[in-house]
Amino acid sequence: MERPENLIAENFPPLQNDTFLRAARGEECRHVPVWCMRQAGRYLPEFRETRAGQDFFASCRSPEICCELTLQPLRRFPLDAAIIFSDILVIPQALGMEIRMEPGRGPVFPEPLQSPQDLQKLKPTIDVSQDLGYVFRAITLTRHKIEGKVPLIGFTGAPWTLMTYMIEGGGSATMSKAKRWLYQNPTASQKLLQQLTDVIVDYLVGQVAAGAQALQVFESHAGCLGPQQFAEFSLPYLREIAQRVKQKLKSEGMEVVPMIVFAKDAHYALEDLSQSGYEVVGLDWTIRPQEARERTGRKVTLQGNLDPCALYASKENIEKMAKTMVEAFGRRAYIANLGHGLYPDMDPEHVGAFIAAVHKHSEEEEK
Ligand code: 1CP
Repeated sequence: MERPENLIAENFPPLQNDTFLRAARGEECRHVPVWCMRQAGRYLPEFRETRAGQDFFASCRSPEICCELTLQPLRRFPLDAAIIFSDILVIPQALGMEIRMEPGRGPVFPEPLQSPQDLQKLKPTIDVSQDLGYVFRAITLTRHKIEGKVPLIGFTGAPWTLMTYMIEGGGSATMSKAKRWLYQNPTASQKLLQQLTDVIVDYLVGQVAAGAQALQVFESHAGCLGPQQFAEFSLPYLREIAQRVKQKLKSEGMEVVPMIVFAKDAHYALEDLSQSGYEVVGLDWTIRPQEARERTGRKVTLQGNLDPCALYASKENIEKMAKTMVEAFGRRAYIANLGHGLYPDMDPEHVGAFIAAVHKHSEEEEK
């Protein structure tokens, strides 16, 4: 059993490597910080061993397992940040939807929302400290056990991305069921998106209270929306989340932590995203670094964006691509990452080569 003080969100060990937080705030750094989306994942043999035979969402409910999985990549690689092991789909689950992890298929909701009437099946409100308190306990424990080595990032799915899973019932190539709602039931869609926004705001504030030192909002399914629908069904909620989370942190006397928005494939909205209240804009690999800089200006930090599949290349080529990427973004106001998460069949050594190359080439530039 954990020592009780490790489950209390105070007296955390002092932070030793603040490179990620400095870069997020646009401050000068000794090297470019780097972390990888899905760095806690199945590409690590130790992850597969810890997860073996355990139900995925049962693992998410165990602070000890979440802590262990979050720390595993840090033991192997000199990463500059950790992201808490959890999943974006814990929110629909907390709202009362049953979810199962099916091997080979991923997360599945056996009874997805089929019509606006089904919104009545969701709990109208939830108490995040009750229904998602297990995530907060995992964050607090991990923040103690990380011993101040690097900052701990908390996260959430954005309302539209959560809505797609709740309606599709799982992953989908077209998102056509969820998009049908936007065209046929715009009012019910806005109602659902607003309900999710309200939960997300409390959930993110609770994560900071528990010890999260930065927050990332994943709008992973932005790409299936066009500019018009993004402006109507995603951006207003992303903005509202940043604004209300910061306001609440301030009014409750907590530190206002940096926030990252990652709207995958939403390059059409880059200008808007850079003015949506987030310190950092995450980029997928389909946009050129120089173009992203020109379109977002100097006010935001950019994060990304090597094609995850580039890690299938030789280590020499990974180093070259990482170098080119760092040079193209420039050292200031930049956090290196991939353009999306690591895949289970990736070689941990190649992940290590990417991280080492970012450090090597971002320090070199100084000379
Ligand atoms: O058994 C397993 O280990 C399953 C694989 C797995 C993992 C490792 C899933 C199922 N979720 C996770 C953890 C996870 N999910 C993290 C952990 C921290 C880290 O990044 O290291 C994070 C941040 C997420 C977030 C998440 N879950 C997103 C947003 C990021 C993204 O990839 O775009 C999404 C879309 C999900 C849904 C999800 N959960 C799992 C899978 C396989 C999927 C995708 C399903 C699909 O769309 O087809």
